Amino acid sequence: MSRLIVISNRVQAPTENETGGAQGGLAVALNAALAEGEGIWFGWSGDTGEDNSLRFATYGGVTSAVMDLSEQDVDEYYNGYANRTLWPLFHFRLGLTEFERDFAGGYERVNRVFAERIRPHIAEDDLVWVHDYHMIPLGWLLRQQGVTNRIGFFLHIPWPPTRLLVALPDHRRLVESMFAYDVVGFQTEEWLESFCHYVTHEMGGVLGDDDTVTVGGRTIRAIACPIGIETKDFVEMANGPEARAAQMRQLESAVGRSLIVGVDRLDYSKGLPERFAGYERFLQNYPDRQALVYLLQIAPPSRSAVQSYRDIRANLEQMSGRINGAYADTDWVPIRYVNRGYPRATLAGIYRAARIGLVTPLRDGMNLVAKEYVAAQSPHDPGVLILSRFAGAAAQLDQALLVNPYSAEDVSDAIDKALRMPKAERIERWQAMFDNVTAEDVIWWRRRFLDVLTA
Ligand code: ADQ
Repeated sequence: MSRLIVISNRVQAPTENETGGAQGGLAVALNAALAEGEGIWFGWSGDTGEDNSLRFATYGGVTSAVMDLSEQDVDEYYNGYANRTLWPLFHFRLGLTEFERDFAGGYERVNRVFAERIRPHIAEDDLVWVHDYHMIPLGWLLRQQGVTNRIGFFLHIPWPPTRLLVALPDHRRLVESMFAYDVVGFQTEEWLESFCHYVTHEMGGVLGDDDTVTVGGRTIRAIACPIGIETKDFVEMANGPEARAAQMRQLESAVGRSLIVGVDRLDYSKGLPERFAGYERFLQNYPDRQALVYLLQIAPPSRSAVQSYRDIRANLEQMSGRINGAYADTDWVPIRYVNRGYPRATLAGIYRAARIGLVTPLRDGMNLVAKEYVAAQSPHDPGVLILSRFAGAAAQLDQALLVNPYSAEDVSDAIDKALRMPKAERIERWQAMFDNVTAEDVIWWRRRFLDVLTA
């Protein structure tokens, strides 16, 4: 069996003082594959330093290899091109996208260093799997280093429409570099279609049978392969003691009110101000139901070196303060807004306590919170998922109440409908979604991608 080499910006291999239960789905799936075949997971350590040699560690049968980046590298590659150029552009936010030549230079430089460092550790039969927008040109740079192995690439975020992508200086160079891969994977058919549109309209590419795309003399496979969660483990966790305790704690503090929950990294793509506005509209439109609900929004800060992330944080603090000031009573605050991370088992319990899961990104590659919410529900009395039609997950979870997150009215109406939904309908919708989350879990995703890569 060939080894698997995983390369991503950050490594999520197990560490000395972490149990498997602390990990998210992606880490669980990839670590399982890595452990089967003695693979290696490469990436940035998350630290800054001038020495970028690789440091190896092995725990739980998985080897990780990480390197530090210089401050300049972090500024230009990570905070710059990845998170101030590609992230906003690929989430359709042209107005937030910053184009700096230094960012583009730093991005390619860091990818080149990764390629050079990793190259000596790739053996003849290894399968190489590169992840996400931080590393788009890595396969091409590995080819320049003489790597002839099968290399796949998976994009976790949306692929933007051609009309937006062409705003990126050197867009063609970036997409051309993707033809160094053997397989490129996207979360949904929609993102795949956008990629194919670019390739056919901007590069004279030709689509063939069997998901092939040809440009010039080079043919690759481009597939839609939606990522899932570690459903079986998550269901078990939601039924376990830690989750039960978290669920009870919520239910006790709710004193009979219905919990509406949102869980998101603090990121403008997640539509949090719009969500608060939709919830506020509900409070306005349905005054008699005001004191029957509360919104718990959990949003751990991320990427705080980037100004647009500091702005969204300030905006949300201001909004939640204003809404609470306007509507709170002596024994009720409409929004509990919490900026910290929780263990996965605690999250599972909170999801289970929630009558409504409110997942309303303005644009999202997939959105795993929606799937976790479904997996955590009680089959006998499940809550209702309200899901943005602009999340990749909406293609699979079409039995959710799908909303336009930009419309406060739409969100408000969906909250009302969810609160009134009869149990039989809740169970029917939940069952359909649960079947999908079970069948297309993260192990299914990994197998499907690697099957295509090895085919
Ligand atoms: P993200 O944008 O990070 O991922 P998402 O898919 O929702 O978004 O995953 C977030 C994960 O973080 C979930 O597993 C969630 O439970 C966890 N999380 C969020 N808040 C937390 C908190 N306070 N405490 C603990 N855990 C928390 C990117 C893309 C997505 C895509 C994934 C996977 O943007 O579209 O679904 O990758 O491909």
